[in-house]
Amino acid sequence: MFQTQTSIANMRDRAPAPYVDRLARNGWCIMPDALPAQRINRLDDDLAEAFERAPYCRGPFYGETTKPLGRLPLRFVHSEALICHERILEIVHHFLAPWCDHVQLNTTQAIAIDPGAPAQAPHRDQDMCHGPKGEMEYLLNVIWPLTPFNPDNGATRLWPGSHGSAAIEGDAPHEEQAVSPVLAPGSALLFPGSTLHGAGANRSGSVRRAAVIGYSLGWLKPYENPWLAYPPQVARHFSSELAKLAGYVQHRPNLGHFEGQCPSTLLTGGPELMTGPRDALLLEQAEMVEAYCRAQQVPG
Ligand SMILES: O=C(O)CCC(=O)C(=O)O
Ligand SMILES: [Fe+2]
Repeated sequence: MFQTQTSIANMRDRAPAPYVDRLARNGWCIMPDALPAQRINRLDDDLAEAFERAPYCRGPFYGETTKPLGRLPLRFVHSEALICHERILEIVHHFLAPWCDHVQLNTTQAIAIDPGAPAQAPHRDQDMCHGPKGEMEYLLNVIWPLTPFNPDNGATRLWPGSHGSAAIEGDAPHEEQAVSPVLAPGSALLFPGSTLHGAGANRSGSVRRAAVIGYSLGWLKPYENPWLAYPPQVARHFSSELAKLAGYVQHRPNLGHFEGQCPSTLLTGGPELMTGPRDALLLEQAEMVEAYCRAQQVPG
């Protein structure tokens, strides 16, 4: 049902070189015309009412002039086109697959920033991961502008070259070194969890809106709890690719199981259909266990 290791390796190999190079060199890249603008406009229209009703955030990270909304697949039936965008997933796999068995969704969000909002504090999203920094990437984010982005209306700011091993130097960010790419709906902005960034100040008269689709290593605790956001009765209607990204898969060895089984079983049947616990091991783990068992056998 789900992708195999070989198909993940193939996806990594297919990652389009120009984007991979720019991401590795600068710490961000833009994919123009990633999707037709009309499709993004439809998403923006579908979210309008939810944004209208949504409360402002409390606390300093998003700020009290910002409305973040989670669970995009429930709010916009076509959000799978963004989440499972083939070229983007190839790039995500290229950057994250070296450190995991498969990648997962870290978050799906839409963020509206009101006129008058101050700039968000520059941050690295990887700072929520308590592990070594500078040696590996934990996350890759994709920001889809739902309204045109420009430096005056709250466009995401990025600090070029602040990623990878530069992320451990810890210098205070220089405001003048930030860039605010001009983006049109339909384009996508990609950056890894190590890149310093933040939403810009909205000095315009209109709301800035964006969708943020974040991916992470499959063994990491995700930003948005996927099994609460998308319980089985909801995820049952997802494509197998989206369900897998939303946590309905075991990360080998045996991580994220349900009663010893792959949680995807809950989408196709139910606990009563389960045949009992079953190991999900990586090849080298299976070989190590087998070798141990062989060595324990009494000769003759
Ligand atoms: O809205 C933006 O431009 C950036 C948001 C962000 O950095 C975050 O939510 O971590
Ligand atoms: Fe961020």
